[in-house]
Amino acid sequence: MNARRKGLTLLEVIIASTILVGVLGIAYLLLHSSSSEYTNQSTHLKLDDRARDLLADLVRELQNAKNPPVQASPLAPGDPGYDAAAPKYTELTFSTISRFDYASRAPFYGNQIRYRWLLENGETANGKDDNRNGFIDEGVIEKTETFEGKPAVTTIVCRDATFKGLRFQPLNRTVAVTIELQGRDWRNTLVSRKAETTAELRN
Ligand SMILES: [Ca+2]
Ligand SMILES: [Ca+2]
Repeated sequence: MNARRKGLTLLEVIIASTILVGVLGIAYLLLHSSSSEYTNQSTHLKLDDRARDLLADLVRELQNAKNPPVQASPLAPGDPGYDAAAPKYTELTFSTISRFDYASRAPFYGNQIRYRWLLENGETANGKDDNRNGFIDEGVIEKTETFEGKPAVTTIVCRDATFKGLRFQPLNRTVAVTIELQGRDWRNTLVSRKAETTAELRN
């Protein structure tokens, strides 16, 4: 009678270890890949959220604005997005209702709001990262609000806008608005996200 085998041979241990290492390696890669994808999607979602929040504020204000708004800083030939047939602007000023005027029985447009895109401090439009923050020719979106002649209040409502970060395209009683923001994903790669909408001026 053959002696019953006990334990494992060295060869079997080596094969089993190799398979185990392989399985663990694949599991790690899958986990790392899905985690990286999640972080990547998270960067996109955050940029989308910020752009949409800003667009929602703008649409709400424009819906109460007096038509027509005043656009300024038109894109010039050579600027990204320039279209001679459909002029676009990086600055828009409009009046909004501050109160109801009982004497004239009409809304009183006492507020004035201006949105505009500006280069970030230390940046010039030259295709280089002059202020060394990782973004090239980035801009800010600035809002200036004047309430019935009181001193104007200016705030930066958004940073990390791209060079194409804010576009207004007024047409009849509507204004199409585009906002483009940028950020860094898990690989530290520059990504940008664009959101756009059209606001209807009701007044
Ligand atoms: Ca920069
Ligand atoms: Ca620059």
